[in-house]
Formats: sequence, C-alpha cells, structure tokens
Amino acid sequence: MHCRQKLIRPGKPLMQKHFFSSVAHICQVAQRLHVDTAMIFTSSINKKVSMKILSSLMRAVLVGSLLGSLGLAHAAMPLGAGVTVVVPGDANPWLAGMPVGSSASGDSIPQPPVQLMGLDLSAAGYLSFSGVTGQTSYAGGCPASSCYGADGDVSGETDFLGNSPGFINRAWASYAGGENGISDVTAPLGSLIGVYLDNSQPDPGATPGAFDFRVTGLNFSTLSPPLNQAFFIGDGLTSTGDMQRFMVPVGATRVYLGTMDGYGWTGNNGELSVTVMAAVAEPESLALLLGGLALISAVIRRKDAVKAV
Ligand SMILES: [Ca+2]
Ligand SMILES: [Ca+2]
Repeated sequence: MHCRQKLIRPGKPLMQKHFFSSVAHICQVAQRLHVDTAMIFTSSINKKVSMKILSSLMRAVLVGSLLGSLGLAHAAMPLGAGVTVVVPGDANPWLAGMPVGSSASGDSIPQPPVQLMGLDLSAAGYLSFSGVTGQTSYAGGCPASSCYGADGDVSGETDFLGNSPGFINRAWASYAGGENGISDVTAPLGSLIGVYLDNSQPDPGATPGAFDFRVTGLNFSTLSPPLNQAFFIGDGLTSTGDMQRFMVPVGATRVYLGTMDGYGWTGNNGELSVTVMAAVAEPESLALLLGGLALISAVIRRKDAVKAV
C-alpha cells in the first residue's frame, strides 16, 4: 500500500484535506530516509484519527527539537545522479553567459567556461562537488611545471596585492570592477571557479561585489554566492575532507565552471574532471520533524515487539 494511503484512511475528509499535502511531503522524504511513518499513524488510526495525528506530529517536533539540539537531526535530498564535466585550464569564468565571440581578460583566443547541463537548479538548494581530479597550469606548464590541482596554487607565489601567497586578484580591467558583468574575486591561481547566472546576459552595470577568499578562507562549510559573483570551489572539500555546500541563489538557472587566472587564459593547459551533485537542503523544521518521527517509530516498533513476546 502506498505510504499516503497508509496514513490517510477514509472517514475524516476535513482532516484528510488539511493534512494531505504535509503528509505527502513527509512520506516522500521519509521514504528516502527509510523512516516508517506509517508505524506511527496506523497504530492509532482506528480511534480519534485526527487528534492522534496531531499528537504524533507534535511529539515528533518536540523529540526532533531535542535531537536537533543534540546535533543529531540532519537531512538532505540528492536530486538525481551527479553530472561529470571536464574543465579545461583555459576556461575563463568571465565569459560566462556572454555571446560567442566575446572577449575577456586580454585573451587572444577567448575560451568560455563550461556550462553544467542536466541539473535542475530551480529545484536545488545547493551544489556539492566530488571526485575532482586533474591539474591545470595558468602558465601552460602541465605536466612539467606550474601544475596544480583544483584547490590551485597556495604554495609560493606572491599575489598581485602582495599578500597571501598563491592568492590572486584578477588583474584585467580593474581589480574591483569585475568584467562582463561578473564580479572580481581573490582566489588561488589555477583553482576551480564557479559562477551562477539567471537566463539573462550579465549586466556590467549591476556587477556584484567580490569575494576575497583570503578573508573567507578555503575551508568554509557553506558558501552563498549571489548571481553573477565569481566564487572559489577548488576540489569541493575542506582540508579535512568534508564536502562543502555551494548554495544556489534564487533565480539561478545556469552555473559555469572555469579556472582562476589574472589575465590571458590563452595558453593555460591541463584540465580538471569535476562531478557535481545538486541537492535539496531540507528545511530545518522538517529535518527536526523527521528526526522525531524516526525516534517515535523506533519506540512504537519496540513496544509492538514487546507485546508480541
Ligand atoms: Ca595564464
Ligand atoms: Ca579544498
């Protein structure tokens, strides 16, 4: 029997209508999490159905809140399989969303960034990156020299601002002004860079402010870039191997990947292979509710098991 049919029995049309949408959503998520919500509801379905459901939900929220306070309630739903793309070393993020033939950064042969296809950004809460392999060179030296993985060169170069080794602020056009309507960024040379766009061509008159990853650091757990703002991705992992979340801004329909350089992407070489997953971050309340449902379900199962002995 379908989850919803288990939970919604005939005889209480008003309450059925009221609870249908929320219960349907709970079913959908619970099935992914292997939470047997039916255990909770059907155990009391023959008596005062609506009050029992309400009572169960309230208990679930209370228990979930307790779990949340203990850091035990956490949920995320992947949206389909991941998408894998190859990002060449000469892919210039500042050509994202621009017409063919556009120029940027002094490139004699401008190469656009790679647009990720097959991800429904309108449904996604965030992207995460895994299995990022390969190396690129902003000096065209791969594999012999100046060849770096997706986190880029953090090991010895002095940036254009004379600050943190290996970090660079884009040199072309102006430091703060961005280019082609996409913001500037300060990030490690050679690192994997992303930019979210909506359906329109980026407007140079509405260029957002710039990230400075010397300030943000490279090991953030969550990053929330607005549309048209270039951001550091690297290998998508913190230094301790935790997967980082790149929140999808409202209105985003496209995401592009390229590499970090100061100017003249022409001549960069090497490539990165990147696997991207889109996921829905469950609202905290729902995550807490599901945590509570899981615990109550386990308790009921245990009671039933004891009765059966
Ligand atoms: Ca270069
Ligand atoms: Ca990293």
